[in-house]
Amino acid sequence: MKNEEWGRWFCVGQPENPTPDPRSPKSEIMSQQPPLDRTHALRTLREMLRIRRFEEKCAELYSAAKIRGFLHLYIGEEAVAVATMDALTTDDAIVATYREHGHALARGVSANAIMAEMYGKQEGCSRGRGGSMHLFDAATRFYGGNAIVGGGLPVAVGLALADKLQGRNRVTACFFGEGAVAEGEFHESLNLAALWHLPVLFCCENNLYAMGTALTRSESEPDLCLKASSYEIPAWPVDGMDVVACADAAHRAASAVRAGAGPYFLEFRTYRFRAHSMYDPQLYRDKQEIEEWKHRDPITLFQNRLQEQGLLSADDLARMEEQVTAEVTAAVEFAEAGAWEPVEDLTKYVYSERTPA
Ligand SMILES: Cc1ncc(C[n+]2csc(CCOP(=O)(O)OP(=O)(O)O)c2C)c(N)n1
Ligand SMILES: [Mg+2]
Repeated sequence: MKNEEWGRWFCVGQPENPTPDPRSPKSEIMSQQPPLDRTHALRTLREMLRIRRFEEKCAELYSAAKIRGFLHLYIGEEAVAVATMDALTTDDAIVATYREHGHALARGVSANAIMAEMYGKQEGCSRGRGGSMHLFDAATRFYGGNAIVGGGLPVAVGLALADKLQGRNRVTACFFGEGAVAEGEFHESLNLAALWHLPVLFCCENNLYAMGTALTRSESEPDLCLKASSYEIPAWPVDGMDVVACADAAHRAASAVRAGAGPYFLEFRTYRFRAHSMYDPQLYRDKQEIEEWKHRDPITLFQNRLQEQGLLSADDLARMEEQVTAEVTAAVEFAEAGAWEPVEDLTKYVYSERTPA
């Protein structure tokens, strides 16, 4: 995304437009900018920091070959998961992609269980069989972790359909990258969710690139809200680098879905600061572009805002960093001390059906 197009992205906080039309794809959602509650604000900042520090440690462990396989970091996008989880109840369900460490942490899956999963240890949340891309935790209704682009969308629609049929007042939040809009599953899922009026909160994390392909190189219509609107789904773009804007949008959309309004679509405009995965020379974007986006680092932005409002002191921040470091260190120790699954269990949980001769 070139600089001249940036203006479109920083779309939140326009007080002259207090009631955006949620059905208009071109309307820009506005942050109410309510006075922040200190406890809530500090919790939000801590959650973003937990994800950042946890993943920085993962990158280090990957280089040390402690973590293997694929590793997709969420660094830069933390505001989206943290704010959206804030709008959900423990009864709601979450479906995410392979870039899901942040979502799992923010949802309440323990750092120990996630790190052990990264290591492939049996204490991991998927018993060490899934790794980074397949975190799963039924207790927190965290239904993955999906390696297939767009693969989570029909799963989310199915979960929401079950809730609707059984009369349960729950929301299913489905996270996916903008790359998923090129998949048939995206269109089938949005169509059925709208047709059957299902309680799905579609959360598109538009970080502008699907691996090395920029959105504008793969989509004839790059306005993603317009695509969702064509299925009669209310769709709002959100500044994904502003955690307050994200929370505002997520709360409003989740409440509407919970109240029976059918599916909603939020397009979080965000950016990943790191490579797509650990094997990516990033030849498709300029270093300068990354640096410019880093000026809008969601953690720094929120930190500055809290400091300006007198809600965060240097001591608070130091204490927070200390707690987060202790949690990450403990998670690494837990994973290191974990056990490999015994070879005899290799075929456990493997289901196959023999066709009669
Ligand atoms: C069906 C399918 N096609 C291709 C891939 C290979 N692939 C892995 S990640 C990715 C890019 C997806 O980009 P996006 O949806 O924008 O998510 P992001 O990585 O940016 O978070 C692709 C094409 C895959 N995993 N699944
Ligand atoms: Mg993307």
